[in-house]
Amino acid sequence: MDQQPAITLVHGDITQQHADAIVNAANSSLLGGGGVDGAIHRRGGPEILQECRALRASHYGKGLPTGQAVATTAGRLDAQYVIHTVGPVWSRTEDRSEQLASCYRQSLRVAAELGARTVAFPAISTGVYGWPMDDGARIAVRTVREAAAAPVAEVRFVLFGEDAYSEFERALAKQG
Ligand code: AR6
Repeated sequence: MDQQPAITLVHGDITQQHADAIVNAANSSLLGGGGVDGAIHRRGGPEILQECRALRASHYGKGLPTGQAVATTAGRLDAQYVIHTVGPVWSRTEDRSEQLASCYRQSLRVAAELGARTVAFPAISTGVYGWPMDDGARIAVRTVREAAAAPVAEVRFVLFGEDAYSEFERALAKQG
């Protein structure tokens, strides 16, 4: 069986991280937005958007479906790749957990295909898309724990704010 990646937690802004791949909580247009997405495009520069536009013109004419992931250059970020994934919008009436888990799984699959050893993730869907932080943290930790991701050796969750950090700490403590 493949070795599982180590999970680390840090406070802060994901655009300040050094990692082989940085995951973006994008939307299906791939053309930018607020939150992590806005910060990544701002700091990473126009090269990222250029590649996103090319992806829209080729493979993803209708946009990137929820739960999938695709890589571009990281532009000026201190990383080789940005992996864009589209989280589900939180719903009170429909269980979309599998789509959220898929974001982590597919991003790790893309990272592994690219040979990335370190991957930084934000807490996907827990901002504009409204996913409760405790549940978002539980799904993130469980999915990464279950994923066989070699050669990825470190998955780093980069968390904005006290609440996010403590919910991820709790999920890690529970799930080991
Ligand atoms: N570094 C780390 N975490 C951050 C940062 C940052 N620079 N900025 C925000 N967060 P969000 P979503 C946290 O809204 O919920 C965009 O407009 C934030 O506090 O970025 O998946 C896209 O274009 C929250 O905990 O992503 C989509 O339209 C988490 O990152 C939509 O938002 C995710 O918040 C995606 O919504």
